[in-house]
Amino acid sequence: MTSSRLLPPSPEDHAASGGLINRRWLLRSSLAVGSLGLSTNLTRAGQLEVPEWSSKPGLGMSAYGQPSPFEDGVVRSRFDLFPEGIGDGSGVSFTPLEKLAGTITPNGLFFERHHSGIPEIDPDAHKFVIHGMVERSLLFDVESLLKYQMVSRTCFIECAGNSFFNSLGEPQQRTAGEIHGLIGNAEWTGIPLRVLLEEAGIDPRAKWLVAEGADAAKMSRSIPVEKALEGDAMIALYQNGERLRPEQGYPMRLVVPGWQGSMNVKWLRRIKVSDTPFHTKDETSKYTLLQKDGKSRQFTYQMGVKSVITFPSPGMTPAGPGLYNISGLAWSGGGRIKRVEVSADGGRSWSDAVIDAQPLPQAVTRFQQPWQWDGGPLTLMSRATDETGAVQPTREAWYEPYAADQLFHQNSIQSWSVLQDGEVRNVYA
Ligand SMILES: Nc1nc2c(c(=O)[nH]1)N[C@H]1C(S)=C(S)[C@@H](COP(=O)(O)O)O[C@H]1N2
Ligand SMILES: [Mo]
Repeated sequence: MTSSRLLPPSPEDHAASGGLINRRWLLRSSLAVGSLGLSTNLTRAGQLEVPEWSSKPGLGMSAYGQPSPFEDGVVRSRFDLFPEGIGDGSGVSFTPLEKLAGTITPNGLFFERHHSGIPEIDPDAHKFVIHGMVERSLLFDVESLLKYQMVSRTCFIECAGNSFFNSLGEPQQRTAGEIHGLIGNAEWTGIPLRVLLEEAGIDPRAKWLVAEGADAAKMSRSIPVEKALEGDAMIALYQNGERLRPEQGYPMRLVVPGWQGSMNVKWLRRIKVSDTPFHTKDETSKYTLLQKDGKSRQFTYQMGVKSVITFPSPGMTPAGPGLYNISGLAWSGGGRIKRVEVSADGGRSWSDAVIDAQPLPQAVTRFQQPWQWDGGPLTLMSRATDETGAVQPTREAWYEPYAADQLFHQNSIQSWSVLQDGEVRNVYA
């Protein structure tokens, strides 16, 4: 380790207590694994050794690329909601947030939430209709949709039940991805829903749409027409440049940026236009928020402002005292991330983290904060603020209106306790 060679921080380098330091100090330091001359990888002539893989031609090309075999631990973590055999395919798999960098979720690691498994859809046989309060019902197949001019939009999809493990009485010791990884961020390409509704001649008195999936669960959600007519809802056919994966709704899904995951109906088969909401099973028996007063909130679309530190985090531990880059993700259904603060003393003092230069609205943003860990126990937290001024709430503030077992839209501040030996634990602070 090279931490002994680092310039010691001066008092003005400290941004907040617990070892959080400003960026200037990080730039004056080096995190290299060694200095030239000391490394055993050098030949006597002072050059890097020639390893086996540099001395012969490598493998040939492949039809569809795969990650390095050395990265085979970077996988989705599956959690079945029912015992094996019952409700096959009904469950979730989490994006391994702590093992990724940047902001885009690779397609093979995008979280999954299925209510009835993944239907095997033949794109040549799949049909999609728009009907109800329109001048003319329209029937599409994939081929006809692919003829339209398309738009691309980078945004997240987050399950309303994300972070559900944090609604259990005891903090669960799971990875950051297993706790908060029911979110993925991708560039979606498709047709603005407005274009197709206008083509169908939507009735000016129409107020609601219901979107229905072609899976056995027939996921159905009511959506206010404004999200389509003035908003940004789209029928996506591509994800990060390639056609949707089967698990993400191949051949087409609805994307409603910033709104709860279940409204992003996969395997879309119909949109019915109406003047009332539909009160489907997916918006009455589920995805309603039970409050302390016994009433439930229905149609809570927008996902709250949220952040999570992915390094350090459970399983991603600092190896002894030294300089580290705290890093994490922030997002908000309300718009762009404006600010992320990090605390290393359990929320007593906060330091402004560095965030992406140009955060996108309703998209995941990366934040980073240099940290000189003295090896002592402490509690790390992050707190995001979006462009509307909404601030990520504490656990206590978040629970205030809700019944004890309410778990949807859990966006409260995550606390990680770093122990003396570097182990990181999930704690409720
Ligand atoms: N047809 C259909 N659409 C669906 C679902 C489903 O089970 N069936 N699950 C919903 C839920 S609850 C979420 S969180 C997102 C998950 O999208 P993903 O699996 O692409 O991550 O899809 C939504 N769309
Ligand atoms: Mo969800």
